[in-house]
Amino acid sequence: MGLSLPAGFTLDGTTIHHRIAALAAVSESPAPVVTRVLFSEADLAARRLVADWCREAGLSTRTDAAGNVFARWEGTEPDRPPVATGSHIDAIPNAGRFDGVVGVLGGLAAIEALRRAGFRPRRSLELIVFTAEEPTRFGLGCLGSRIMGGALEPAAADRLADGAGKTFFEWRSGAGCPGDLAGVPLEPGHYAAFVELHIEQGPILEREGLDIGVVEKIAAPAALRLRLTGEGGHAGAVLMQDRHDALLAGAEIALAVEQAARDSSSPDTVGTTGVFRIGPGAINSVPAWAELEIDLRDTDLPRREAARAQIERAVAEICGRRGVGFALETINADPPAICDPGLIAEIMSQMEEIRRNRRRRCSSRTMVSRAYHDTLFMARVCPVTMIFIPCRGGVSHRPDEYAAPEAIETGVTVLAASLAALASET
Ligand code: HGY
Ligand code: MN
Ligand code: MN
Repeated sequence: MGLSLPAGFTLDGTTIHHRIAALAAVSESPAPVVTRVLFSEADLAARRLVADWCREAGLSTRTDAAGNVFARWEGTEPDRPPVATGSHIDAIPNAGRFDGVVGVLGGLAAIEALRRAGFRPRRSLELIVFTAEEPTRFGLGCLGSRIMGGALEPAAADRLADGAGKTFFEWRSGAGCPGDLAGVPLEPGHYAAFVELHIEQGPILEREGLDIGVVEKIAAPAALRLRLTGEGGHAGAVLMQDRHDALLAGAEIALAVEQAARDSSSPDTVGTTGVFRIGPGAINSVPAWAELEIDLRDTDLPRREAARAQIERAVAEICGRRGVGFALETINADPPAICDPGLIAEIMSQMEEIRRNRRRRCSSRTMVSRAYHDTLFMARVCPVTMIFIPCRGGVSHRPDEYAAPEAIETGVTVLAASLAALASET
């Protein structure tokens, strides 16, 4: 198939960058920090803003009971499985403005540019804004796409509770999504394909001077929640040999998480203790309890599981030696996603055509995604892949996260050509 971009295709880069800036201002934190936790006031305001932009672009919008937003461009053959793109706009505390947003606003810009150029999709095109890709509210990532992909039972999803005990059902009802979650899971084949545009959140593309990464595999994420119960007591009165200090048990365990990842035969094994709470939190009180949330990933499932088993053994040994009680909960332990070789080839072919037409350089490579994404769960619904663009220094999940306008526009151009090709298929 030749270049699927219509002859009159042009990108409105100014609007893309203006919208990224406008969305970044919708945050629970002062600029330049972006924080948008599921169903917070900022998240709800951001959802309204993006849905308005989609409707202004002529797309019809709907929201499912989990809060996933779908913006649709009806094709000439609307009964065929649509082609979808999209990402997330929720953001962890102290985040940047590009993670997820590039895929949502870039997907919208790609659709708008195709419409302006007179393209008519045979298959409908849908832009999806997924609920809670970030794990912040409930400790579980990809909540919306996980339910859509059938990886999380609706009833179990509704029982998820935040630190204050407020459930997903209560949160989504308060956010105007009271419907039955049973309507959220999608049948395999509901979409013909799903392609997500995203910043790489790693240094490879920038280091190699490349414009585009096409993702072959998405690493397998696991998350553990560990509650430690010590004895606490008076910091002056309890002698060292009599202590059961929950914080120190947790500290040893956090180091054991690091060790389990380092002991792996591969640099693809990564372990992080990203949450470490203690109590009662007084300088003159021996920590009585601790709560750790542990993120463990690998591109290889058996290797990740071996690291997880090593961590579980370390928890038992450390807590036994220190006389600290523990409760270890697996929040999720997902397999990796393998992206579709046919989709990857199609995107590579579109980039070849874009280069040939001298529209953009589009130097590229295939690669692994070490971050997880909604694509991980959309892989259970249809063939998927991702289009990565470089981000400065590979930095992400920090306010200084940055993707250059030219990089974003190249990514959007490649996405538009890919969507046009896929939506034209019979
Ligand atoms: O943690 C991740 O990989 C994603 O950015 N939520
Ligand atoms: Mn993220
Ligand atoms: Mn993301």
